[in-house]
Formats: sequence, structure tokens, C-alpha cells
Amino acid sequence: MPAAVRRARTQVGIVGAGPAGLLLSHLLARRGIESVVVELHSREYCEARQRAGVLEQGSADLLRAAGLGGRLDAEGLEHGGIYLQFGGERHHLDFRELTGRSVTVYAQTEVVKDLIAARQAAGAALEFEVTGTEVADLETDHPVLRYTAADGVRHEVTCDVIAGCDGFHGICRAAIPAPRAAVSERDYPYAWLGILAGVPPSTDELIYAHHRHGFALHSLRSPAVSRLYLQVPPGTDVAQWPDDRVWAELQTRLGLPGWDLIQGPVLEKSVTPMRSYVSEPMRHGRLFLAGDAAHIVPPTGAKGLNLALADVAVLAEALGALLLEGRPGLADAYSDACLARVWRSTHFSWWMTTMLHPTPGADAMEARLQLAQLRYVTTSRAAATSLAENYTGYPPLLPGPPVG
Ligand code: FAS
Ligand code: PHB
Repeated sequence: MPAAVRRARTQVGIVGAGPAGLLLSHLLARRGIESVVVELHSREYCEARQRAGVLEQGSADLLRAAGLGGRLDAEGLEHGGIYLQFGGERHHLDFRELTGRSVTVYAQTEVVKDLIAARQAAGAALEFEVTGTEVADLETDHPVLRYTAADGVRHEVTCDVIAGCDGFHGICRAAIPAPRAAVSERDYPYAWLGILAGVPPSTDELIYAHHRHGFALHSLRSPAVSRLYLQVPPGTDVAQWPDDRVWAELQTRLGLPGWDLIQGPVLEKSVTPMRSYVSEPMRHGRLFLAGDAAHIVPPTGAKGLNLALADVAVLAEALGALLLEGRPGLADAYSDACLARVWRSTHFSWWMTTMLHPTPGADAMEARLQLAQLRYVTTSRAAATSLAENYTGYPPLLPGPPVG
């Protein structure tokens, strides 16, 4: 006797409780649109997953407009620039002076905690630890989301729309028939080994360092916690990098005469592959992809999280027009509108990555070209302004103030 299937109905079925899925559910609720969010992992896992650290000004404004600015304003650290380091020199790029904009250091873990807290407080349908997620009937007006809840009950939810916010390894992108999807991708010949360290940052703003041993980044989370990264070969096993080796290499790549890295306990260590990936279009029938489900950028440009939030701001507006007013125009324009920003961010992330990371086995010419580019960016106002414009983010895609 097959187990009973519990059937329900909602307006938007959302796969994934990362930043994209959670913010979409929140923005839809503010428009009076109901949704259900299903998530593979536990709440604790999603809140603890170490990922992004930097919010563009537009992302911070979006979260504030959505009523999520409390902890962000209390704990977020506004940064007016970054340092670029190469050839034993450290140069500051002053974003405020160049563009009038800044960024906020506020970790993705905190954004996710704020979003989950807001959704739980609103009594949202947010199901963690589901299995067997499926989407179907995407080319009809009533697509179906199926999943098995943590209690073992199988659910089938008939929706008006399904949002694939399930990241790079999710199931939704694969639900788009292959001939309809065009994929552009590039894997980089290196990865990032990241550590979270219980030490005060050794710098006031982020340091991006080009070094003959490889790239290094000094980021941070708070006055007491630092976040640092090292370029390593793809597929590196963290077991090959005991803490003392990590600190020694970070010191080699970031240290300058008279400047030493504060070292201390490593709280978390992981390796992240580096890839550029764009799947187009970001819509198929009543399935809309947002965030990493549609695109991946190397983290050098601090764009991944910000792109996910930007997609969702557009999607919430589009679904409001479609589901509340019967106006399909914004939904029809969703993919092209998002892809314009996606490709700008993809190019910038590729540019920052290839400028700062020595390619293993490259000839001497590559290093000279990278150093020439770094010298140009740190001595030309026009070049520095271009980096600052891209790093601090692009004007909102929608006319008017950030949608909330
Ligand atoms: P996410 O991947 O965050 O969320 C997708 C969610 O869907 C996950 O919780 C997953 O469990 C769930 N899911 C997947 N399949 C499912 C299924 N079948 N059923 C139900 N749920 C399912 N960006 C930066 O800007 N800076 C960084 O330093 C940086 N570091 C990163 C490090 C790592 C290891 C990774 C993977 C990414 C990093 N990123 C970084 C990018 C990252 O921040 C993403 O851009 C951001 O998480 C995108 O958010 P979402 O699109 O919501 O996808
Ligand atoms: C981070 O703080 O995790 C971080 C910051 C900037 C980046 C990448 C990661 O470009």
C-alpha cells in the first residue's frame, strides 16, 4: 500500500533556503503572496555554512528596505575601500572618493540567520531536512513541487510558480530541457583554502594580494574574528594544510616589512573550487531560477551573494505583477534583466581573478601582464574608478528605490 501523499496548494513553491530562497519568500510575503520553502539541510547547517562576507551598498539597502536592517546596521562594518598588494607594495583604493559608495562587511551566515528568524517569526512554511525534491508540469500554469518532509510524509504542492533557488548542485536547473538551456562555463586552475580565525583582523579593510606563491585575501567578520583565503591547487585536501602551514603561507603572501599577520586559533577550514558558470535563460515556463542555481562566479569579486539577492529583488517584483495584477511583462523580462547584471558581474569576477591569481605553470609574461594591470589600477583614477564601480555594485535594476 503506497504511503499517502499530502496534497496542498500555494502560490510560489521555493526550492532552497539559502539567501535567494529565503529573501524571495520574505519579499513575496511583504506583497501578500504565499510561498512554501523546502530545504535539504537543517536550519543549523544553513546558518553555520561559511560563505560570503561582503554586501554591496545596493544589497544592504535592499535588506534594510525589506525590514531586515536591524543587526546589519548594528553589527555590519562599513568599508570605504580595499587594498591591492603586489611586488612588496600595498595600495589603498578609496571607493568613497572614487564613486561615493561603500560596501558592508556582514557575513552570509548572518544574512541567513536574519532571514530565517524573520520567516519563522512570520509563521512561514519553511521545511528543513526534506528529501526527494521534485518539480514537474513546469510548462503548465500549475507546476508541481514534490518532497518528503523530515517526518517522512510525502507532499505534493500545486503552485502558480516555482522558484529554483537551490544553488549550483540543486535539481531545478536540470529540470529545464537541455535544448532550451545554453551554458557558459570556465573552471579555473586553482581553488581557495579559506579559514575562519579567532583573531582580531590585522587590517582595517580587505587586502587582496598578488604573490608569486599565489593569491591571498585578508577579510574579516568582526573586531575579533578574521576570514582569510589562500590560492591552492584544485582539489586540495585541507588535511595537507595544518594550521601552522596556513599561517606561515599567509604571512609569506601578505606580510610586508614592519607588518605582520596576527595569528591564532583556526575555527573553520575549507576549500572552495573556482568557476564561472552561467545557464541561460533563467526561466522555463513557470520555473524561475535565481542565484547560484543559474550562475556561479569566482569569489574574488565578492559578487555571488549579491547577485543572488539582486535576482530575487527582480523576481519578487515580477511575480507580484504576474500573480496579483495579471501583468506578465516583468516575468517575461526577468531572465534578460537579471542576465545583464549577471554577465557584468561574471566579467568583473573573471577580471579580478585572472589579475590576482598566478596561473600554475604560466610563463613569465603572465606575471608581468598581471603586475602591469595592478600598477595601472593603482595609479590611474579611471582604472581605479572602474574597479570601484564594479566592486561596490550596480544601480538597482528596477526604477525607483530598492524594492522591499
Ligand atoms: P545557496 O547555495 O546558498 O543555497 C541553495 C540552497 O538550496 C542550499 O541551502 C541547499 O541545501 C538547497 N538545496 C539544494 N538542492 C536542494 C534540493 N534538491 N531540495 C531542497 N533544497 C536544496 N560568494 C561571495 O560573494 N563571496 C564568497 O567568499 C563566497 N564564498 C563561497 C564559498 C563556498 C564554499 C560556496 C559554495 C559559495 C561561496 N560564495 C561566495 C557564493 C555564495 O555566497 C553564493 O553566491 C550564495 O550562497 C548564493 O545563494 P543561493 O543562490 O541562495 O544558493
Ligand atoms: C569574505 O569575507 O568571505 C570574502 C570577502 C571578499 C571576497 C571573497 C570573500 O572577494
